[in-house]
Amino acid sequence: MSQVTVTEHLLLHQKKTPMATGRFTSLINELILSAKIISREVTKAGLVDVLGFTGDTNVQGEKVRKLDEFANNVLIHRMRRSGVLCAMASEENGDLIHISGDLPRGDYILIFDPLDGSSNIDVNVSIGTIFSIYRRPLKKTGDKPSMQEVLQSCDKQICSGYFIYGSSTMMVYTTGEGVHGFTLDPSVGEFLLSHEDMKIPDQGKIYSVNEAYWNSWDPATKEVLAHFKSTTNNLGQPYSSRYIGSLVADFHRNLLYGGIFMYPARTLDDGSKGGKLRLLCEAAPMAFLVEQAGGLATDGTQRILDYKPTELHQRVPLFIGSRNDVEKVAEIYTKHQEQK
Ligand code: P6P
Repeated sequence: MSQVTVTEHLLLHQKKTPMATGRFTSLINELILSAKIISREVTKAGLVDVLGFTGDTNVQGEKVRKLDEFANNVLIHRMRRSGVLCAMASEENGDLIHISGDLPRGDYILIFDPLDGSSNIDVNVSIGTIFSIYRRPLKKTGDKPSMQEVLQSCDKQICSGYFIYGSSTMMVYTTGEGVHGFTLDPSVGEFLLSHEDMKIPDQGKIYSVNEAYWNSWDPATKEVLAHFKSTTNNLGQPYSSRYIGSLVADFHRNLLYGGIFMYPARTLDDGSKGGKLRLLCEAAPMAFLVEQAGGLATDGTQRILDYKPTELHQRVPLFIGSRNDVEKVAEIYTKHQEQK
């Protein structure tokens, strides 16, 4: 197969849209360089002192691991210098990350989770970087974007994707023209096209959920799980249960094999009810990808891409994957809502 790089693919496969501009391509190339640097560090973890915790806690109240911080710093440093961003937001940082006046700026907004699945870093399980790109609204409120300019409806994403650091390092992305996968060839240091126009099977055979939260789920959620374990579902037999605890890895497997990943709302210790995953840097980018691959993504009933965020680190329940499976979840939740 002729070796197609990401840059070639962007230029070859974009309709004549602003996406094919050199500025967008240079943004993607800076992301790729960041991922290569992160991949190098992830793959040698254990040989050098990058495992374990930094001793800090992030805005999510989670302990920060050294590789988390390394990945975040690489992305912020490199992307600040891309010359095409007007603002960034990271899962690790409480507030927007602005581009200082002495650096060239542009009209793209980048939102990312620098190293998702970090609880798996020290045990050699696949982890990933998730990214989402918006264009700054035409109606600007000053030289620095306001939070309102960043908190756009999730269907305004112009690009989303992830890097997965596993048995190989891959990049999977969409710009609204299908989903395409590239595998890093370390011998040449390039991501080369390996999975063109990826499509998720309409019917899955795998469900992914952390069943430890069973007692914190409502009756509708318990019925959803019972459905996938039953012999009366579309398969006529129980689905396989696969849960890695790393969204990028669980999503990537389901994208290739078919299946549904679920992180339902649960009642927390303080009595509140909500999801864990972040809307802007986890659910929305994955939702854009899965819809482009023929799948669906909801909070149980509402389409994720129809969300208009109200805060940067807003969390959301997530049901994402094969169309038939996500539709079945919505059917069960709707039935319970109508019975109330
Ligand atoms: P739990 C990783 O921290 C993450 O954000 C996702 O990558 C993963 O799917 C989820 O949390 C795992 O959460 O509660 O099952 O450990």
